[in-house]
Amino acid sequence: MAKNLVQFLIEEQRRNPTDDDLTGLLDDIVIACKKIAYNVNKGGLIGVLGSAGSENVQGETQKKLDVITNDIFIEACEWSGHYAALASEEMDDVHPIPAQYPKGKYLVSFDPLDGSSNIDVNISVGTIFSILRCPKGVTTPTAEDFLQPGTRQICAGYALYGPATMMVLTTGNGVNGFTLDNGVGEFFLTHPNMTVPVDTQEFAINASNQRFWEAPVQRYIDECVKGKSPGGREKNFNMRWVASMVAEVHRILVRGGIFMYPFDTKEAGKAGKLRLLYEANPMSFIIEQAGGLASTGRGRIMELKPTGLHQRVPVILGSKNEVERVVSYHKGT
Ligand code: P6P
Repeated sequence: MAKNLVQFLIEEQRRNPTDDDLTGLLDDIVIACKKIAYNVNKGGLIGVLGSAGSENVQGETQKKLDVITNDIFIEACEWSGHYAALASEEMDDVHPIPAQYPKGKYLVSFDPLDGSSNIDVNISVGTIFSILRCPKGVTTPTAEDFLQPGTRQICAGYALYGPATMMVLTTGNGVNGFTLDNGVGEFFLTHPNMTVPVDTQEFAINASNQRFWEAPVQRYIDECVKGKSPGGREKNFNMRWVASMVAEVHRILVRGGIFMYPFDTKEAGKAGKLRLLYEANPMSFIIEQAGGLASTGRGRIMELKPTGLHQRVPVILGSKNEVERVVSYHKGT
């Protein structure tokens, strides 16, 4: 039988010893994702679909499952003594560890249900998380303590609630994928050493925003759409858009591709749609560890110094040669 996730992590610790208790850290998150998978999978059967009738800090209407999954994640991580504080897409500010629980050395920021606008129409959604070390000497972390560049992440991953429930993780030594065996209730290693093909013929972008893109993105997508016809590329392209970043990134890890949610002028003051701390950074860490690239178009996402817990950034990530092409089109703009 394939290795389960705990066995893999213990063996990973032996291969690459660190003072980080990765097995313990991730155990909390794995339990949260199993519970989320149960709720997502039951959906209409247990009355968790539809709107919660509230808004989150992003001004987005919350689905019932946005709130439920956020509570599941907090409940799984706040008691164990691994974390010093939690931050979520669904919460305005940092969630402190309640006084009755011990605090740990780590910070976790997460999007408990990414792509939740898909949940009512039964399309794949996911959970994204990013783990940082709490700055030394800080016992009551604030938002400021989370504002560390993505290069400081010690672990990042996602759960994908699709036809199969999968977890994909990196701790800085490559990317590995695990599939949930519902009969056993464990994740088993099914996709070792995932790598992003350096070339692709598949791009993912919300094309309805075309008129709001900057010239380099207009040029790149125009060439992909033209394919081998004049003014296009040396090959034809296909397009995918699931509107669930976790599903797009997973597809890219498995068969290559380029995912773009670039800067656009659709809403003044928004530097992009995706959030740096709990979407762009963890996905960038995973993609880079798998041999891909992750850029804003003008710089490496993981080198950005965050300015806010819910800061948004442009995201261009995936197959190395295509991301490099898009970045080259941004040169000098
Ligand atoms: P649009 C989901 O809301 C999300 O944050 C990402 O998962 C996804 O890639 C993107 O937004 C979809 O955005 O504009 O297509 O709805």
